[in-house]
Amino acid sequence: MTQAPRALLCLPIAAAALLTACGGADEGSSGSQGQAAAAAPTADSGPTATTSKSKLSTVATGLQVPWGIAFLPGKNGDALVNERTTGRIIRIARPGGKKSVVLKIPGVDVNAGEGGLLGLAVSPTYAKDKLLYAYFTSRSDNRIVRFKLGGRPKVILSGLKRGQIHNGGRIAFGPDGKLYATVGETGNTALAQDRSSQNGKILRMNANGSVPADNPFKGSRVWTYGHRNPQGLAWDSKGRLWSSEFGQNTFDEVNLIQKGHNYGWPIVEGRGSTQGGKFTNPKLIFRTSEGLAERRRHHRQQALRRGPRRPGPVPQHAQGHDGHEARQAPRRQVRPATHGDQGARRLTLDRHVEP
Ligand SMILES: [Ca+2]
Repeated sequence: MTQAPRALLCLPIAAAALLTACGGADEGSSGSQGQAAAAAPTADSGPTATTSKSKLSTVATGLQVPWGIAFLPGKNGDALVNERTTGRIIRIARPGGKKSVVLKIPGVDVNAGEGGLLGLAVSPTYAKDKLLYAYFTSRSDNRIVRFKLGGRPKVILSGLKRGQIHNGGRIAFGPDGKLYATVGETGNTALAQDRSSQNGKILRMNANGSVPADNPFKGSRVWTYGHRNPQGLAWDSKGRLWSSEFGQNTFDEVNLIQKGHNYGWPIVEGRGSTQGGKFTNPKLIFRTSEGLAERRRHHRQQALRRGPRRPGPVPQHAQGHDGHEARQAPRRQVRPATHGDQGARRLTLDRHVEP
């Protein structure tokens, strides 16, 4: 991973820390929680304040449900963005923002509910191997493939259950060179506590998909369990892994991911009893309703700025949608900054972040 995306990844972590500071008492704080709190800014402002000093600019529009983004190495490494519902990977030149479709991943089910072409990652040894990795929903499962641009994808992990909902799908290489993947429980809550299943988990694997010898459960890719639908992965400057996760009705979570820990789903949503240390509570929670309200407020403000002639309705993507995951409309959220905004079809990158 190049320095550029690492710098980008710092943004959500800063937001998480700030939200922790603003979120009131963190009951049951451990030592590491104390560290997180100590690192948090003390200003009592909303999470968007962490990016208020950054100058954001739009570099690409017209993308169809951009979901993953990765950067090729180099000082001005181009961005690669994948579209969830087309299976396409689009290269966005830096500088300039010129778009070109470089690959359409074969076998992606583009009508898979919340599934489709999800996560994208660049090999940490890209300069030598030129490999990219993608997580996608096929007609039969969720799987991870690796490929070279213009080459044929090779499956390194298959057989993850797929669902209309909760496919997870974030993939990222850690500082340890291992590939991590968030896998949702597909709506089958029992899978989250079943360590023999790879769903409802965060997985850790070698770059070829095999099980690392130092994983917590012998012969298993499972790194942590008790997850519902984790969709964010990011490492902070101390090398700690964080993951954001969608809750059900009450609380979304940001978790500090620790080897072998159980994050509670479906017994606990948000914070709750650890049952004597069996479960690990999130470092941050926020109400599932918060983000949608925030998004509506944002669009109302935009409409007011446009003036009375063009007040503009609140866009559909800001209204949420009927059905199970209505609150998953774009919102104030703590997915990694490498996450495309599902509804806005617009990708913003921080020009101030340079290698
Ligand atoms: Ca949890």
